[in-house]
Amino acid sequence: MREIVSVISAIGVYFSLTLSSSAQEVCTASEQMSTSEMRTTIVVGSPVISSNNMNNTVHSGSLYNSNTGTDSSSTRYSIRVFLSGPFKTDDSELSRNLQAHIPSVNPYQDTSTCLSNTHVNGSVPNHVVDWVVVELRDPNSPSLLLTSTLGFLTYSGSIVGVDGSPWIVLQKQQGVDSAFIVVRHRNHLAVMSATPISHALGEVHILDLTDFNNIYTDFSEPAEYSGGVAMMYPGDVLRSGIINARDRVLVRNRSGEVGYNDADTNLDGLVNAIDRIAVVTRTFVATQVP
Ligand SMILES: [Ca+2]
Repeated sequence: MREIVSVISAIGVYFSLTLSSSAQEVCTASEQMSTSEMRTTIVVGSPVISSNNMNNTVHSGSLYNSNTGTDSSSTRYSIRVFLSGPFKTDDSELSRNLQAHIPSVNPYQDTSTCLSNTHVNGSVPNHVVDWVVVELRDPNSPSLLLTSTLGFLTYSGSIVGVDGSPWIVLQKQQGVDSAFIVVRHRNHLAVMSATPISHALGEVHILDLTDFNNIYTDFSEPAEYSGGVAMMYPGDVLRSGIINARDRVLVRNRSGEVGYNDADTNLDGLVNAIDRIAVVTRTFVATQVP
């Protein structure tokens, strides 16, 4: 609870979101959502702001669900995870060297298009390390995606809402009591909760993926383990689920590039030999997420 309070304090203000009417694809694997349905966006904790034209429609409030939803259909999660690339062993925090380059628009354009145009108005807050994707997976068949949303990973490892809320909000899946949670990052290998996490409404569900025991595995190390904490593997630059020569070639070809770049595995704003070595030393490591 102490951590949640500190996150609220660090944020200070809430941020606005925009969801474009161009979104045509489904946000969930289990239900089709028409464009007209997507236009009805509920901002929990504040008056509903909606528009027939979602282009440039700004939503603000304490909670935001990127899928359609209401107060009674949103489930909250407080999730913690570390990325090995920007992890600093001296203070066990994540580096914010990339902060000035983090885009205000969702960088995961390959995710469902209902998320693709999500952005913050103004710059990304300075406690943020990068954008991440959080997914809900079927408890009986964890390869099945139920719903997903975007979040900001902070330097302490906490994932907060891109609207400034201190937790992640996922659309309540009817008939689902618990579900696996997956965290994705654009150049690290995804991780999943070891067991299904409660999907009940009301309370905020806690998941600490910096604890190695809380990460799912089927046959090999699902994350790096160092200094008593677990961290997502860096180097899956092409997001194929395995770190291999194709990632290595891409990092080499982008050597010297500055700014926000998938080849920048340690998130310091520069692609160089450090990033290349990070990939080379983890060649053939694959995600354990089904
Ligand atoms: Ca780098």
